[in-house]
Amino acid sequence: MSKDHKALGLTRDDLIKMYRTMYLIREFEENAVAYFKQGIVIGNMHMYVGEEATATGICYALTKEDYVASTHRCDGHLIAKGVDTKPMMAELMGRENGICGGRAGKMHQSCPEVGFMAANGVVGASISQATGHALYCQMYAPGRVAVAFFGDGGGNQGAFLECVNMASVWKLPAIYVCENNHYAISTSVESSTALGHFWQRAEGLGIPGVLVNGNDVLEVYAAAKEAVERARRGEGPSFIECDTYRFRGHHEGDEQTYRSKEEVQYMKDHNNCLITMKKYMTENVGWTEEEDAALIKSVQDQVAESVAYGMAGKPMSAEDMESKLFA
Ligand SMILES: Cc1ncc(C[n+]2csc(CCOP(=O)(O)OP(=O)(O)O)c2C)c(N)n1
Ligand SMILES: [Mg+2]
Repeated sequence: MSKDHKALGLTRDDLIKMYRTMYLIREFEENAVAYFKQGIVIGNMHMYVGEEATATGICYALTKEDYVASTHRCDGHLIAKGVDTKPMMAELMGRENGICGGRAGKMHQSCPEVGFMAANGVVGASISQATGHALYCQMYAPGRVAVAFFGDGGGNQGAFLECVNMASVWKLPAIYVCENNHYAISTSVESSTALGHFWQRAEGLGIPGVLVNGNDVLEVYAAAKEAVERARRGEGPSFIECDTYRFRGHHEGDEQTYRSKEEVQYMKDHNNCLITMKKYMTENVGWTEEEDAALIKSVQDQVAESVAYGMAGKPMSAEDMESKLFA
C-alpha cells in the first residue's frame, strides 16, 4: 500500500470497514456465480471480482446523499454505496423482494434511497447520467457530489468529451472514475486507446486528472477524498483513472481467448486487493488471524442470509412483469 491511513484521517475501524466491504463484494459475487450456474440467479452476469478496491475506495469518500451512476459491472458499486445485499441477491434471482421488485435483473438495478441512481448496459451512459446528477446537485442540493463509474471502453465514447467539457465549464460537482481494467470485452486498451491511459485527457478539459492503483483501496480513497472535497467546495469536477483488472471473463461464459491464463494468474497473485489490505492491516494496526477469521465468517453469514432471503421470494411471472408498465 502506498498511503498511510493516519495521514488520510482513517482509523483502524475505517480500515476494517473498507476491508469488509471488499470481502463482501467478492463473496457476494462468487455466490451469485455459483447460483447462476444452477439457474437460480438469472440474466447476464458481468462480475466485478478483482476490482473491489476501486468501488470501495471511491464510495468510502461519499455519503448516502451523494449520487453514483454505474455500469453493467455494478455489484461492487451497489455494495460499496451501501445497498443491502439481501434484496440485491433477490433481484439477481428475479424475485419480487428484490430491490427493484425483480424487474431490473443484474444490469438495471437502482436504489436511490442510498444514492445509487442506476446501473445500465449502455457503455458510457453513466458519464452522461452522472453529469446530469451533478447539475441537479449544483442547482438544488449544494454540497452533494455525483460520481460516474465507467470502463476503459466507456472512456472512449463520445459522451466522455461532451460531458466532461460541459461539467468543467459549469464547474459541476462531478467525479469521473474510469475503471481501466485493460479490456472492453476482448479489445485490449493498447489496441483501442492512444497512450493506453485516460487520465492525461483531463488536462485538456481543464480539470485535475490522476492515475491510481485501482487495486489499492487507500490510494483510491486518497484520490476520491481530494476530488470530493474539491467538488464540495464548488471548484468543479475531477477525473480519477483506476488501474485495475477483472479476474473473471467479461461475462460468465466468456472463453477469454484474448488473454492468456498466465496473465490472469499473475494478476491474481500480485494484484489481489484483499491480500494487500490484510497485509497492510497486519503490519500497521495489529490485525490478527483470529480477527480475520471472524470477519470472513461474518461476511459468509451475511451472504448466506442474502441467498436464503432471495430464495424465499416469489419469482416474477410474465403477468407480474406487466403490472408496473407505464404505457
Ligand atoms: C453503447 C454500447 N456499445 C457497445 C456495447 C456492447 N458492450 C457491452 S460491454 C462492452 C465493453 C465495455 O468495456 P468497458 O467500458 O471497458 O467496461 P468493462 O466491461 O471492462 O467493465 C461493450 C462494447 C454496449 N453495451 N453499449
Ligand atoms: Mg474495461
